[in-house]
Amino acid sequence: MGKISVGLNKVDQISVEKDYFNFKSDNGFGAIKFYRDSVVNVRISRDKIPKKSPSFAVIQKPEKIKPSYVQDEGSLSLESHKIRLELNLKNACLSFFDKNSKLISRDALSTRWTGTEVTVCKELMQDEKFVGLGEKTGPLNRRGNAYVNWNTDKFGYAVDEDPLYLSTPFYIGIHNGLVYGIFVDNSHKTTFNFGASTDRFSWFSAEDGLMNYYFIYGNTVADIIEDYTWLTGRMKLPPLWSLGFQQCRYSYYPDSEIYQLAQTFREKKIPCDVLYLDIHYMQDYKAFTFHEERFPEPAKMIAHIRESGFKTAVILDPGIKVEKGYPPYDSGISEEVFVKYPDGENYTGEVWPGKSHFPDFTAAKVRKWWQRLLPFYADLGIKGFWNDMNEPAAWGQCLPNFLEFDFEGQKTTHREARNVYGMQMARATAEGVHSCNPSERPFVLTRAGFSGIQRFSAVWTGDNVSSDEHLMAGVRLVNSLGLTGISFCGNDAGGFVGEASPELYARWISVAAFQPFFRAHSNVNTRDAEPWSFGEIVEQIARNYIGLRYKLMPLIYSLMRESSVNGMPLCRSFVFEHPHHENTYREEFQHQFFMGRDLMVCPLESAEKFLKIWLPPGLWFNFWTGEELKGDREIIVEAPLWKLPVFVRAGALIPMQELSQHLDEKPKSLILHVYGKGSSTFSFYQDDGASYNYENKDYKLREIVLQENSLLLNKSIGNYPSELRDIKIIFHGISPENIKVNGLGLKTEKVRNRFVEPVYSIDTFSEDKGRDMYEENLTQITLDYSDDEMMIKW
Ligand code: NBV
Repeated sequence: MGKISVGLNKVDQISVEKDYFNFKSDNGFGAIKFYRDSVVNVRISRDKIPKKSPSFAVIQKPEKIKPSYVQDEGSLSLESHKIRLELNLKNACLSFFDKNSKLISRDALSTRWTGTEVTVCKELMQDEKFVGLGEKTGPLNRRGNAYVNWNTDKFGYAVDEDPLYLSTPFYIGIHNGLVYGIFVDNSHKTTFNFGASTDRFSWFSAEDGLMNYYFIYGNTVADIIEDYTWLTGRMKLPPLWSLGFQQCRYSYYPDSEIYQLAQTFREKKIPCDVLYLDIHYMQDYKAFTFHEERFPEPAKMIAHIRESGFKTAVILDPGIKVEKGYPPYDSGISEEVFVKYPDGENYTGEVWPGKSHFPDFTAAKVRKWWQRLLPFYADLGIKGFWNDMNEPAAWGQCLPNFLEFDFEGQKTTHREARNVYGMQMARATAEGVHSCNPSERPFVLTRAGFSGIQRFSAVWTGDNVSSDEHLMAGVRLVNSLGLTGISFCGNDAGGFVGEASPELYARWISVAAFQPFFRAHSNVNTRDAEPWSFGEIVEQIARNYIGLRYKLMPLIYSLMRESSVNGMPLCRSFVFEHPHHENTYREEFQHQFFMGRDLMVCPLESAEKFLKIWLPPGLWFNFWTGEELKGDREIIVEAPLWKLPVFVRAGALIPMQELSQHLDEKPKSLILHVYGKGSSTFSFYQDDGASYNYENKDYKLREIVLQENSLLLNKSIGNYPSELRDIKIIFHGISPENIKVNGLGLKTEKVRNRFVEPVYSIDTFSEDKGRDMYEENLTQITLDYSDDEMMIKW
């Protein structure tokens, strides 16, 4: 290699082989392949392009489409029904256009190599915005910043720190009324620069290997995510209970603490579904053991809390203690499962159990070995598996780059394997847990991951800090993870490092109640941080918002199902609906997000009592009071600690249910909140929440259509026998008087609706808080549950 970078240059050969367009240029080779009309794969290499490029991320085969192509003196032009791509034959630069010849993206320099590092430079378009890249700190719009993908254990990270634990080299570009996506399928350390230190271009590079990227073009951000998750896979439906509230700390022990915790949740009537065992449950921190004194009878404990509706989740780190006679070590040695130095010796790094070896999860045989160990937990009745330290982390945080990995038989080093290690561990865990109980959906939670991790696991954002800026950063992280296909994610509510003030805890729980993965967690040697540990007021606020989360479960579960079908995340910033509106990216509004399409949540710091928000065009209702508000303006809203600003779009359908203490309690009523003065369609989904029977039509799916004077509940599709006994419909913003159901008149009632209870104050001089958070005189009807079509008119 010379000292100076070299780039592709004049194209001197082009060939078409089974829809692969191959070219050769002065300094390298290229191959272009349409995967579908809206997705084109570009591979560029210094050497001949391999026939196949195996991938841990991409699970799709190209669809059979035939792009047309035209070659003239200066260019090769390839065209699908959605994208036209032009290869400039003079310099091997690529340009992408839409069907109207509008320029979407263009190479600013030809692809080039600096040593083994390969870089693609794209012209920075006027006003171009960049969103995505998953678990990255910083603002929604990433323009002007650069990011590195290299899975890293960052205890107590700063809110502008990079990189963190998980890498998804995928971003969405937005300019000139257009949106497109670029996914770089290369697991080496990659860098994405959106105009930091240079405004000449944006660029992305990989430290080594093939430049293998997918260019995606669509009309909307949702289209781009749909294609990206088509390529990299979607979340499978998680068990329903994993959408409930989860309580963790580092660590609850001995077992009496767990008994006590379970009892307190139920006594205090704070809903909760999962209790966690962090590393102290183990004997000397050894995976696949229980500490004999702290947890002498784990099966008994797990069964006991199970009776009151709690699932137990355990932490499971990759490091296996080097200790003869310890079964996972012995079998790991004899089956040769550990990551090796180049001289064949097993790599030893130090983690919780002391000197440890690391299973090479990039090998199928090692995943099988792991699978054989998992009945240890599954047989005890453990349902949740929490993979931590899987960047992988070891004291010193600097694994040698020459460590060797199997990489699905391709043999590679740490440089290429690191970023997929955590994902392959989560995969081994998910597949293993599944094989223990094939009829149950597994629940795995991981810290590290790569593009495609959503197929195996939920994700949490690691060791955040108990501070207001982390509360807000957590909102951006969750929204950003959702933009890269990871719908089921969340952060440690209350913050992990440090101690939350009562106000911060209350605010954090209120916000996190609207995020997909909802867990409170805190570090070792910190104050108690359960919902009742911060005084009576905070306890009531926590009960309110956790309870609201449970009431919202029909909405949440239906949205999770949507995500499993099309990749749409549960939490969506304005970028979904208003990608070209400048307010979307303004610092003051970038945290506002929607749970689904219509419920808008406006997070704010704990000490703030008022918040300026943007109400996008349209008509809105205050979720708590029903107050009607015209959109397309900025307003200041009151936001005392007990009242998180939440708004609903006119025309929304928000399915809810009665309060339960855990999700094995099956609701009897569907409570459908109908917001008038608009229209919409909602797909309401139900199933047993636990098994895979839904794959055999054992579900209920029902389209609900709201129009100006009617509400149509279409006939349910599917065989799942719903537990629901009735359907209550509550109208907001309209007061229909003469309601007919399938032509027959029906009695209406007037009701008062409260989503949360007033917060009782012990101070006799102050009023209860949130007394005004209700709506009165709402029209309600109650129907016997039926799966048949119901046309409701007024
Ligand atoms: O297992 C202990 C912690 C865990 O509680 C936390 O959630 C992880 O992110 N773990 C990191 C290891 C050590 C943290 C200091």
